[in-house]
Amino acid sequence: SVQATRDDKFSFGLWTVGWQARDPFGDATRPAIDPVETVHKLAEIGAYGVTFHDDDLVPFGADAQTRDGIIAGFKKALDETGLIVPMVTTNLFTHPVFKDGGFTSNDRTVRRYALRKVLRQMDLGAELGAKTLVLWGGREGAEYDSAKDVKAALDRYREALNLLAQYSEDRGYGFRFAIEPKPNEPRGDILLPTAGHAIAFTQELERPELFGINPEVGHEQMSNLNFTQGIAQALWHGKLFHIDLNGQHGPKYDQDLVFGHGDLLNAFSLVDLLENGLDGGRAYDGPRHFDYKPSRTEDLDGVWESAKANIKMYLLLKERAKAFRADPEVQAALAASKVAELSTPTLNAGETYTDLLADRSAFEDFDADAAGAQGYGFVKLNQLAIEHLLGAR
Ligand code: GLT
Ligand code: MN
Ligand code: MN
Ligand code: MN
Repeated sequence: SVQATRDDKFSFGLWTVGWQARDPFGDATRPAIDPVETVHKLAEIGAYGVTFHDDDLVPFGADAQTRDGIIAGFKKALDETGLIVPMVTTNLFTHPVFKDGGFTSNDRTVRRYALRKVLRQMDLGAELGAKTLVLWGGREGAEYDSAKDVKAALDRYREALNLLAQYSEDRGYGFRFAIEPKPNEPRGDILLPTAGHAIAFTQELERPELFGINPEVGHEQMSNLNFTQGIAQALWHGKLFHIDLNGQHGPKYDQDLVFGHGDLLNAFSLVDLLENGLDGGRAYDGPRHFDYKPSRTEDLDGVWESAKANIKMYLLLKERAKAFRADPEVQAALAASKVAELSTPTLNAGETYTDLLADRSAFEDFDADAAGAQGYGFVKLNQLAIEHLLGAR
């Protein structure tokens, strides 16, 4: 059904629906929305969670009394609606102090300030029950190769993340950390630009098991990468800690469209993977987090229409993917394409290379021409997928 339930685990950032649509060329087109109102609206449309940067909830530089008041009001809204806070993150990009980055600014005092800002948000996140801390380093990067010592920057990045993990463990917060890659924008080139770079980086940390990634559909597609394949690899590494769903039309500026409003075919294969990728069950059980921006053309009604559209797109794709998997013709096409055969190990149990060398059928008697002449039937399979996606079957 296309009615969301809490079990669907849909979540939204305060900064998504709350975006006032200021862009590099134009002013805001919408008023700010009170986070308390957002919580109530999100609960109404079927979300189970809300996420936020420190500064989304409490304006940067607010005094202690203001901060306490805002947090109390937010907690009350959470209680009233039953919404949870599965994830929090820290804004290390808006204030000019971060123009050369947070953890990797050339200025050491800025790096120390950035760490303090994150620790403070971890305290609040833990208090609200958040399990995941997202780290989007949008300002960690450079426009000019001569201006950034990338090896030193990665040393400082590692130093920062090791400290955050230590703090989380010492305080008993139990956070899992999810690095969010992006190739560029706002920096000319951002460090840890793709899922692959970020996964490799986690292996260099003191507690690699606490670190995974938060890939965003559009961010990988900005690099012309196949998002579903990237997610499959992240799952294979055990590194898919969180996910940002939205839409993007190929390599251009970060569009942050509604999920499925960009590359729809890839969105279909993504939902199929997330929902049916583990022997027909969920391959990823965490929040389905929408990180989109309601287009600048929309008024407040349009904001909530677009929020609902994300949920509806996900549920429609989930329904279509289930129908695809259940169709006997699809099952026959999958078999004809030998898709499941890839799960059979290439060697027999206990077989060694000596045995392989002795197996004449593998080489001397193998008919490479016959094997090369076979058709795999992938186009037929893909056609069936698209027919299901279109609701034509
Ligand atoms: C910012 C960015 C997003 C990140 C957010 C988390 S901040 O809006 O564009 O992709 O997920 O810090
Ligand atoms: Mn984005
Ligand atoms: Mn964004
Ligand atoms: Mn994101």
